[in-house]
Amino acid sequence: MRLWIVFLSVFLVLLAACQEKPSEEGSGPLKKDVPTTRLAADLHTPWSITKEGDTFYISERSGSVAEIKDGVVTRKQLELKEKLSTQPESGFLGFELFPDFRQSQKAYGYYTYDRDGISANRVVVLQKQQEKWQEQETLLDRIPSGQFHHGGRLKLGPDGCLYITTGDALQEERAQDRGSLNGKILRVDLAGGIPAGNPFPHSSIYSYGHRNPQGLAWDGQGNLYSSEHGSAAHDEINIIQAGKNYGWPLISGSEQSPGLQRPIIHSGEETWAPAGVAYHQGFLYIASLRGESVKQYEIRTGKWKDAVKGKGRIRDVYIEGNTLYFITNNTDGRGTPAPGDDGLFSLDIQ
Ligand SMILES: [Ca+2]
Repeated sequence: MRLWIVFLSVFLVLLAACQEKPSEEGSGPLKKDVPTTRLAADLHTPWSITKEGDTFYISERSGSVAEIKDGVVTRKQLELKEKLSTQPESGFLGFELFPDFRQSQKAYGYYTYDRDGISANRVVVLQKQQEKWQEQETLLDRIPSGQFHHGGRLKLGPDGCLYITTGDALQEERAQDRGSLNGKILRVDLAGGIPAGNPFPHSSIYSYGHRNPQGLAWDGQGNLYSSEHGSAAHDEINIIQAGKNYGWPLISGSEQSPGLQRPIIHSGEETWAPAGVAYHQGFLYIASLRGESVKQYEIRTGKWKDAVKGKGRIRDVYIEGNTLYFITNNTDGRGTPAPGDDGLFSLDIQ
């Protein structure tokens, strides 16, 4: 009898332990209670965070823009000239407001489309209207797309140019081919032309040898950082310089070879699946999908830890002042959605 009581007690203690911290298992250094605030719920696979004044404009992969003000979500559909792809990982991805958005009500968008059985990505200008966002012009077209690896991040750089990440479309040799737009970081002017300072003549290619980069951020000195999905772990953060070759598929992780750039940090045998990146006071904040966290990476020391954990998959981060905003991605077909997913959250990082 006494033995049964001992067994029962041990069982109950183990059960309680499991229920206390199910999401922290196997993770790195953590804050115990993450003081996050949910600003909006029920977003549809949100992909990019942009903000103007008090209003967020968030792209949703199935073809809409969620406009969020004071916790209220207003959704406007896209009216596109091509058929939006519904392949896994694809659809309406990158989104960046024009510098004069307040006046022009225009934005840049990156989307995957299907035509005649072939998928491709394009970068377009979208005009906000009363009830919808309408595609107006094409900046860049026919970026080949495969089943996976679409890239898709758009960011305006401090130099006034638009930067675009593209994936290798599962054709890894294209990342090394400067005649292909796959596996690249591209740089164009605001009308889609080739700006002065691009490293290769008549080419929008800024850097190459990438697998599936999905994050771009600049520090206060204008250095450009990019996150990149590795193959079977070995996810990377790179400092991007004009004309440089980042090695895919020739090297990955800690491997090296003359003329190929190595990452400043990689995930080793772990998988982070890093997406959006933002910079704040010497730190990079990196949205991690499979890693189900926001990684905080200190550039000077190379140390990193989880700044956010326990919210599931995270697709993008955005920083304004001392506030970090992030969107979850538990409705993207690879997560376990909880009530209210997906959400927009904020966190004080002062
Ligand atoms: Ca690399």
